[in-house]
Amino acid sequence: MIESKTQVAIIGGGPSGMLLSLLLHQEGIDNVVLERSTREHVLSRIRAGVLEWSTVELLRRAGLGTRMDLEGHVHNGTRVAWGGAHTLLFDIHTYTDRHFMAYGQTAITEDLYQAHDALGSDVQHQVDQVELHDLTDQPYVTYTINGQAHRLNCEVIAGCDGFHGVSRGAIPASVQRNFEKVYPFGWMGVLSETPPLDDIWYIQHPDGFALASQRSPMLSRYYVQCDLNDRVQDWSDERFWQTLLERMPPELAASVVTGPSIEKSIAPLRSFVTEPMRYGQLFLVGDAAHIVPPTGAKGLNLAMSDVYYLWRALVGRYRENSEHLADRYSQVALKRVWDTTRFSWWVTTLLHRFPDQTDFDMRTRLSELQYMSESPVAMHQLAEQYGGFPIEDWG
Ligand code: FAS
Ligand code: PHB
Repeated sequence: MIESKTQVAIIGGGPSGMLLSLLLHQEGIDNVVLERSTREHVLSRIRAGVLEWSTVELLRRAGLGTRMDLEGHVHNGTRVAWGGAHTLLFDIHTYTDRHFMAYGQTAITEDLYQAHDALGSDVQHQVDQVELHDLTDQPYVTYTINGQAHRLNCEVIAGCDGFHGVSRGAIPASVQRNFEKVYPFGWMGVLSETPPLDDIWYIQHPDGFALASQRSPMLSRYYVQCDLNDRVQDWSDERFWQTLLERMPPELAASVVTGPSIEKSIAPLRSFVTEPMRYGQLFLVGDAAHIVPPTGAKGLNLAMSDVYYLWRALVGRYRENSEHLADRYSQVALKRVWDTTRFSWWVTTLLHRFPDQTDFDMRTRLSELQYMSESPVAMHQLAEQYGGFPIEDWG
């Protein structure tokens, strides 16, 4: 058994773990990242694409703004096509004076790994059999790499290991409460080397939801709602493009440049929250603690606000000798988690076709979209939520 020690053990080398690690390094707080996959596998993931402005500002604060500001696309709002012929603008900037940015999670993860290369950080890949121990007293993590056993003694464990990680399960069932809603459909996503539409478009259609997004001037990201039991092999490029264009208003469909897919995947949709987000010296961050349906473009952004809170809490502990923020971490993070979870559930319900929906359900959704397109008050509420709920300022 190879024994070592650090101040903060970070489980998971995705965006949450790698950004938290970078921010802690910048504060002189020692940490080690333990990642199950290879670096190549982590960097191959195609996920989120829309950043709230608070996420943009946090990434800039961490020194990750250069490529993002060069390649990212700043938007004042996003567009919705509904009822076959109507469109409306989620006018974020007019109502909240904020923007949002289209910049892919894959690029963010690349930027994070490059920043860690420059720092010479301790990011360990292909770790296996990770187990968390003694969370309420002298925490430590055991794991193996290539069959070699390791023990990492630490003072804090940050569970940044996503929905399928081990950290959440280390919290005793007696203190844990889980809340879940699984949606009866998925998203079939395609990446294509084609010029994207100028705006991000959400499409509500009787046959199902669709979404047009972007990654760069020659890289487009599209999604169509698909059945829960669909497999990627059920979706030829031809079927995908035909489905997408049929769900769009004709004049919008005419401006889509189709092309061969370079990546295809189906994402299931669920809402999930676990409480509390802290147990002893274990702090859960990002998808390890919560999952939202991607309709509201919130998953990655919610992970980033968790990272902000835990970063500030650990600066409070190690630099200011104060436990005040660490003691409030779970309560404050969960407030934003539930606000965002509710919004993501609401917008998913509004824009998708449910297998068991009635004509009454469809009519009430169209009425709500009509009301939003006519009411500045409704639009202000929508803009405030899509633009991102406030992050309590911890300095
Ligand atoms: P992640 O899951 O990204 O990272 C967790 C890391 O921990 C992974 O690298 C994993 O390998 C590692 N890990 C797991 N178990 C471990 C263990 N036992 N030991 C060590 N390491 C371990 N969000 C949006 O806003 N928009 C989207 O369109 C969108 N699409 C998505 C599509 C898919 C298929 C998925 C799964 C998520 C999507 N999300 C989207 C949400 C996504 O972007 C997450 O919110 C984001 O990846 C959260 O980052 P992390 O919390 O770091 O979790
Ligand atoms: C994306 O670009 O992948 C994206 C954009 C908006 C969403 C979800 C995903 O709501």
